Amino acid sequence: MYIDVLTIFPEMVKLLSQWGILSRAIQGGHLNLRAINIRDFTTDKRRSTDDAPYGGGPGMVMKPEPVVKAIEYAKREREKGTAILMTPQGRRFTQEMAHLLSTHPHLILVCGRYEGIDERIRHFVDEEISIGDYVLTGGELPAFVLIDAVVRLIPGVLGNESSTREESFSTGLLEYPQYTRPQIFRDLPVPEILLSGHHKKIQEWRRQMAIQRTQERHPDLYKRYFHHHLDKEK
Ligand code: 9D3
Repeated sequence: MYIDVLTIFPEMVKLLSQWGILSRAIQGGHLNLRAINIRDFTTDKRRSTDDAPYGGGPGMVMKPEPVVKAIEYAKREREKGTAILMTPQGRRFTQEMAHLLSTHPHLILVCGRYEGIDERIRHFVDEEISIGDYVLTGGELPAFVLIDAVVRLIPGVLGNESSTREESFSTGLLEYPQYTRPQIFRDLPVPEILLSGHHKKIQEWRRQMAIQRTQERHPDLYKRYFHHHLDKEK
C-alpha cells in the first residue's frame, strides 16, 4: 500500500517510519510511506501556506492552492488514490473504516494546521475523517492514528493472522484480562483457573470476563454484541 502524508511538517512522518510494526511493514515492502511537503507547492517568495481569513476574525487559514496542487501531484503519480482530509468535522474514524481503507492501494492523507483550512479544499478530497471529539493542533497525529490502525490490517504485516481476527472490536467484545509471570506480583495473584491447564474452562472463563468487562465499560458495544448473539447463547 502507498500512503502519502501531505503536511507542512514532513519531519514528523520520518519519526513514524522508524519504529515497531510500521518500520517492519516498510522494510517488508507492505507499505510505501511518503511525506509530501505542502510548502513545496507554494509559488510566492515567502513560501506561505496560510493567510488571513476573508471577513476578518482571529487566526490564519490554510491557503487552497498549495494543498490542492499537492493532492493533484500525489494523484497524478498513481492509478487510483483516495484523498482523505483529516478534519475535526469529518466522519468519526472506526475499526470498520480501518478495515475498508486497508484494501485501498493508495491513500493520500491531507493534514491541516492553523485555525482552519480554506473551505474549497473540500472539493478536492474523497473523504473527511476525524479521530474523535477533542481539539488537537493539526491533522498529523490523526493521520498517524489512521495509518497505525490501517497498516496493521494489511495481510502479512502482523505475521500472526489470527490475532487480528480474535481481538476486541472484531469479536465485538473488549479483551479478557491477561497475566504473565510472576505468579504473585505485589500480593496480587494470577487467577487460579489460568494455572489449571483446563483449556476448555480457561476459554469459557476468558469469554465470561470479556462479556462482563464489556458490559461494565462499554455498554454500547455490549448492546450490539448482545443483540447479535441472542440466538446462539444460552
Ligand atoms: C481552534 C480552531 N477550532 C475552532 C474551534 C477549529 C479547529 C481547527 C483545526 C480545531 C482543531 C484543528 C486541528 N485539528 C485537526 O486538524 C484534526 C483533528 C482534531 O483536532 N481532533 C480530532 N480529529 C482530528 S482530524 C484533524
